[in-house]
Amino acid sequence: MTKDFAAVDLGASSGRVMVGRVGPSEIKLTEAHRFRNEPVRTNRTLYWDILGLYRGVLEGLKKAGPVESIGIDSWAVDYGLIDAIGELLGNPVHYRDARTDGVPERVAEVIADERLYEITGLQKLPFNTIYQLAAAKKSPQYEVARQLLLIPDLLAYWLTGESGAEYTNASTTELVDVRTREWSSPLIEKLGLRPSLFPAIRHPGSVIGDFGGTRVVAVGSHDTASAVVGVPAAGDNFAYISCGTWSLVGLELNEPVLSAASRAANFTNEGGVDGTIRYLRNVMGLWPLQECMREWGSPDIVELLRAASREKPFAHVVDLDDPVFLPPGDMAGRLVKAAGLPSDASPALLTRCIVDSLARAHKRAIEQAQELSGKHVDAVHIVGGGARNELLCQLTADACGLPVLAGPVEATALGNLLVQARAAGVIEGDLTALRAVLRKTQQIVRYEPR
Ligand code: LFR
Repeated sequence: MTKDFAAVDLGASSGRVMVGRVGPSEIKLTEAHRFRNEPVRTNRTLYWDILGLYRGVLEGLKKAGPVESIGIDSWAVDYGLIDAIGELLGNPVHYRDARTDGVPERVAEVIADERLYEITGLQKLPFNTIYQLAAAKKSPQYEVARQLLLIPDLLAYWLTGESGAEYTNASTTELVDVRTREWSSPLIEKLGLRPSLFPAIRHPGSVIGDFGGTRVVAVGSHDTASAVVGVPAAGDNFAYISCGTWSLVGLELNEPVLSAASRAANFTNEGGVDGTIRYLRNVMGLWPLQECMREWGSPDIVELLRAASREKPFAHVVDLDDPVFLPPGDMAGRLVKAAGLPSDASPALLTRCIVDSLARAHKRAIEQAQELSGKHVDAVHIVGGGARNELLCQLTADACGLPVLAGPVEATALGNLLVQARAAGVIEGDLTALRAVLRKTQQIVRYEPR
């Protein structure tokens, strides 16, 4: 038996509605609609164009035609505030906005970083929801807000009228207790926030509501949670890199790692589908390259990588974890400075610098994840757009000294669809069973370490 499902997947630069025909040994994926996601900067703030995105979702669902259910995922941490009559208060702010500059330091005076890690298990990223709210809590919008909805939950609310907080994404806010998997009211209160803002947590596979006669189903609504479902691993001893705008590098665990060493290495324990822990670190990913390409007028990526592969290897490596690379704009300038290169360094040279640096950062994160968790891996899966980048895949295999299995590029949409298909009874079993369907149906390219 096969059925059709729609996956709404919003990424940092585009949104898509994918239709998947899914059965126990079949997945046929088609892109119903793709639309640009262009953040808007006003004189003060960098915003998401949330209504433009919602329009894209509606158009996409229309083009998708009749489906069994709809699942929505997007990037994490960002949210919209809803007022007493159910209207959105202002536009959601982009996590790369500067409003959180200096805020983590202020929050650390209210609650120590060590304590925060004990409760939430989350890596300290300046844009985590906790810091965005600390920056926003004196605003008029915050004062009148009745509910906070994360981006996929906001879109689901507009489709169905039902509100809630999907667990995997809620886990990225740094306001959820890693042990109870519920909002931490003591923490929320300590920060001077209102617990009543946070809607009940729901889990992947549960039904959210109805959109014109079609069920909307909760999936791993954090895109990375869906991407990890979409890793076509056979056994248990694998690392993954969900590689796109970010590289999310880590392991799937059953229990969080909350040691001091883990906190010091800034590893996160995000909630995964089926109660798993996504033990990983955010590595800057392909964002620096995407930003450079935007500045260079979008040259052909295949040509650029070919030219980069002819540059001298590992001659210029920068620390991509440096927050200096977080905001948009003048990326090439920041790279040139960090790498000590002349200001007229060629795109090929800068691309090589980014890819070499990324491969090194992948290696570091994979080694640390194993050390800190005590779990050993014998292969690295790269999923997402980065799986297409042959140079990066090979250099990652070389740096890690492990085989890299690249693909599927569409892991996030596939993870979204598989969770829906299981909820509909089309396929059965645990994550291993879902991944077996991927191994049967998806093309995977193997890179041996040199
Ligand atoms: C990837 C991602 C990361 C999250 C970042 C910001 O798309 O969801 O997992 O840390 O975006 O939300």
